[in-house]
Amino acid sequence: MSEEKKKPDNKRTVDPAALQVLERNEGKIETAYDRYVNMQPQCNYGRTGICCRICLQGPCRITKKASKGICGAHSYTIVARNLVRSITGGASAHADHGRHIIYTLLEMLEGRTPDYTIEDPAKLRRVAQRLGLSVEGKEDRELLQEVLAIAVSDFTKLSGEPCRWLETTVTEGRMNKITDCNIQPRSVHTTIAESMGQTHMGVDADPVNLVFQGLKTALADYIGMHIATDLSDILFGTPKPVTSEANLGVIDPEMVNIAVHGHNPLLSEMVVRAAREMKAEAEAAGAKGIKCMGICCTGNEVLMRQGVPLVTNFLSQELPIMTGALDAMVVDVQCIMPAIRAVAECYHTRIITTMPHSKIPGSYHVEFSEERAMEKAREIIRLAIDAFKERVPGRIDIPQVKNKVTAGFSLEALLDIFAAVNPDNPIKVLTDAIDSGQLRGVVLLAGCNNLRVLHDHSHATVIKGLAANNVFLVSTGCVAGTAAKLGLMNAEAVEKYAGEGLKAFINMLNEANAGKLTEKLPLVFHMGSCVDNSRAYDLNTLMAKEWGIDTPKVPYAASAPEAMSEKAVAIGTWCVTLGMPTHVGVTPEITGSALVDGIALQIAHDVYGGYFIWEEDPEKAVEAILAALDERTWKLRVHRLAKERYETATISAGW
Ligand code: BF8
Ligand code: SF4
Repeated sequence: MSEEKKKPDNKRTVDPAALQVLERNEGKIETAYDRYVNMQPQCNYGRTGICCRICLQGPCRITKKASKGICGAHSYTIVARNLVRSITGGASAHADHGRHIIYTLLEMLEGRTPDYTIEDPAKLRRVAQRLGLSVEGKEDRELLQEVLAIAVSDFTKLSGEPCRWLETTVTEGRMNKITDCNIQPRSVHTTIAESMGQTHMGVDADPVNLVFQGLKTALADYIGMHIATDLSDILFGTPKPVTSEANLGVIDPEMVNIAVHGHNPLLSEMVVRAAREMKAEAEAAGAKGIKCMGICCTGNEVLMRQGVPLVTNFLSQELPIMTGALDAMVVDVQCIMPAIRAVAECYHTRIITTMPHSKIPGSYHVEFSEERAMEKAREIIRLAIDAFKERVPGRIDIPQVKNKVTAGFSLEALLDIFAAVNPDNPIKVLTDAIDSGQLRGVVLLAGCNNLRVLHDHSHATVIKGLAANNVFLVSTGCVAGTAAKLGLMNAEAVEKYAGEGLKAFINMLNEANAGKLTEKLPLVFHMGSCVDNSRAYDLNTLMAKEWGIDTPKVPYAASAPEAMSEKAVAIGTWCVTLGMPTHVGVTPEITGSALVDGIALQIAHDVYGGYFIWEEDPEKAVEAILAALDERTWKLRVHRLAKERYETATISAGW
């Protein structure tokens, strides 16, 4: 083995800013990149899903000698149970997010949250109409009350009728499939609880039954996140195109720098608002002002709505602290590495936790209160200003790397852009481009970072490969963060990386919207945080309706090249259930059962039309995704020709 190969690779990133920090650090301060190396080799039983710790007799590991757990559970039961619990963890996290927003809006209607208002009454009306409510002559508050009653019901009801947020956002064909397969969730919370019970020791041993419960839980996840997106828009506004910047270079040595990290806009929106009001206090401390910036999905939320720059994504979350110029990192829930506290210990940075159920020992804790949101936000900002005074000038070292970003593409914003070409039927602009062969389809890039692959490399490779092959790209979560940081989310990237068809399509949209858009359109269209995968799926549904088909026939795939979290497992599972070919670039922990793996890869396709593609090599992944899109375009063409020739009323339902 060469010297080079033996050297532990604790700089596994292609982000030039992250690399600079890691190179200057030389392992002095431990980061996730070091801990990944220390963690090798990782346990193969866990990796393949055949380790069971569900009861206290465990852990039971399936080996050649022991082909069943102590209770007699086969590998397929163990793998399926672990998978369902992983989906349930993801669905619970998204439910936590959605429930918090519902609660805040209910409190707002009671007059107990003076800092929150209905920012987007037009969205409220759109959501109400989609839910089947009559909006005529109703005040906003009355309408919101009715919308919230449905949201609460979708979260909690015990009866079996369809959840409104599911049946009003998917095609009729999907809803029929969901009903036929008996995977319709009663409600978000009920399904999560069911899944925990079903996977308890000695309950369900049938892997197929378990996987079906997993699909049902994934649909509960979809409902929870769709509610979160819709209510966030009502509360804070539906995103519109906005220009900003991304990567560590957004940290300004002369400002009080505050990173908001986590997921829920309830907190980050307030911090951003309070920061705008408190410039004088920062100036009194010797700073030029206050600069907010985002990490992970709450960063995506405030980028989309407020143009707040994105400082980094999941894997590199410790690194902004190591510039010596980050004064506070304010966190709420999910994807927050406990390690940020240990790194902050070496600097003046204050880690401020805000949620009663998400604390890190040794951090500052300012408990968030819906009732006193702005007051709490001001308290947080004062802690950051105090920290600014404790900076050590000699330790400040900020990589001068940042890229321009154009974000803010809610579905409404996309349709508005398409409407400049076809005001009567905006979505037809996209479906026509696929019909004519100008575009090969649409891909949703979603998901996290994961050190099992080179940080940001799989994301960037898949984006560039698909763009060169004329795929229209929408994105959410930390892959959107990669695109933003690496300069793939602006107009220059269209010139550099788009194939001729995609370039012509985007330029046609630019020309039609000249005078309306302040910036030209980007290569990758940022649709928001991970809960906003709901927006990306709404786009799929709209395309299916325009073509008069069900979603498994739409040339629309999902890809999570660096998936990491349980939320990503839940999202990937509903993408498949709702009909999408779904690439995952980090093989999940199910390969220990050929049966469960086969369901994910093949049987899912036969039953639902969607299926998983495991491919860790990003270049091969591009080929696999393109093949999935091409197969659908080809079939769609054949089925439409057949419809014309045989004069049938609808296009063949099969896939
Ligand atoms: O919800 S993409 S690492 S930040 S889980 Fe987490 Fe994954 Fe990032 Fe957002 Ni989504
Ligand atoms: Fe072992 Fe069965 Fe207990 Fe799992 S549930 S730990 S397989 S005895």
